[in-house]
Amino acid sequence: MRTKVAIIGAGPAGLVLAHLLHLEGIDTIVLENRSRPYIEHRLRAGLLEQGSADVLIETGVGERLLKERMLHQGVFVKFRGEMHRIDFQDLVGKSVMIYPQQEVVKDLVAARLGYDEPLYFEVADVAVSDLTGPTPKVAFTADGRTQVIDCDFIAGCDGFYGISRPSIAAHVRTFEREYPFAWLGILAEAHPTEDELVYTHHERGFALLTMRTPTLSRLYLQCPREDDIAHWPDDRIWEEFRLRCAGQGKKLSEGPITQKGITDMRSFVTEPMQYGRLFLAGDAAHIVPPTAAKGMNLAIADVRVLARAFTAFYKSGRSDLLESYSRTCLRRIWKIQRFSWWVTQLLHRFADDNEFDQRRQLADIDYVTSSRAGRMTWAENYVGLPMEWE
Ligand code: RFL
Ligand code: PHB
Repeated sequence: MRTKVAIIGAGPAGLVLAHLLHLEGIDTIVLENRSRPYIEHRLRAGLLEQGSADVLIETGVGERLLKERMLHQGVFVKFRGEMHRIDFQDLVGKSVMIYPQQEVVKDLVAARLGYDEPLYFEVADVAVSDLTGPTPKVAFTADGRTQVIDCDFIAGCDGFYGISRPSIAAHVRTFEREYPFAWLGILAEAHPTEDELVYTHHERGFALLTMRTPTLSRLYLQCPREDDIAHWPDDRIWEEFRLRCAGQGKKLSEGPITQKGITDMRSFVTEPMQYGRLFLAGDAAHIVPPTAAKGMNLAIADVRVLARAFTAFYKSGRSDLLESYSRTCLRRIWKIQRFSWWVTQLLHRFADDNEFDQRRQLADIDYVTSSRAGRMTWAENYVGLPMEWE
């Protein structure tokens, strides 16, 4: 088998990259180790920046997004039981939207299969080799048969637990921070409590009210890192939300819980995001804690930079944009890491907090919500920092 760019992973990063390269006439093969139903139903991100949505709309895969998205012109930050609104339209003239990640994935898979380019599901034993030579290789097994792709480049879009980053571990540095807590997330058949997201600081811990559709709520609770979902029967979950969300605002909307799970939180960056002819993008290269809703947006931003670099290579023989790919992405990624860390430490309870830290944290939230400059900082980062092209 032979292609220009072999793409490992059919998450948002791999699928958007495949789509952008298709539009430039650059052929690709996409390899995914899960099944199509699995990736189309995996419950993940919900919030898209306008810039990420624009990529989908402008490249012809935004039709359903335009119909089904829920536009948000601000968010609420709740602390001491008081609701404070950060108005994105007023502060920075932009919006964000809820359009679930699995819907983005469905739209992109349908597009890919529609133009009949190779996308293999349920592959196994994916391995990369010859990364520093002119023709790197990707081996994989499908239907019990081992095959090898000869290509010009490999895009490692296989997420945090994929094989791409470990394959180049000896040649990159990683920077990591773990948090002493996790998020318990639920999906509930209940209309959203408010029209916009509510980020809540409470002495019992952080809570977030978000949504998927006008009749489906998504809610998150800070819980201990080693917690087990078996300790959280539905009644206990709702009781905890009621306690943390008490105060101003509408009464908590409740309903049957249809899914629940616990996710660890970490900050993680790989530098550089490249070795030889293997380029990392999205969660394969970096992880942010979910508090600022940046993971999928970062994945889309990376592959915009990468698609542009591949296009310059194939259309004008230029390799400078491929050489600067990692540097271009990392400059923006570190700012988004900073913001994701900042909102996380702003709103969560740390077990080892002393009373000074607790009062300082409340003053910090008070400042952010009561000062226009404070709200502006939140808004500018939350709606999405501008792309930085080199
Ligand atoms: P993905 O989505 O993990 O896709 C990687 C794909 O690669 C496949 N794969 C392999 N394929 C072939 N061979 C192998 N050896 C492979 N190993 C893995 C996987 O099956 C998968 O299909 O990474 P990508 O494309 O970089 O996209 C990143 C996003 O998925 C992620 O950052 C977001 O979900 C993070 N995130 C959020 N991001 C946002 O922008 N907004 C949000 O509101 C938001 N909320 C969240 C989130 C993540 C969460 N969890 C579950 C971690 C909320 C939560 C709770
Ligand atoms: C979500 O809708 O899943 C979501 C929204 C905002 C966040 C994190 C998750 O900060």
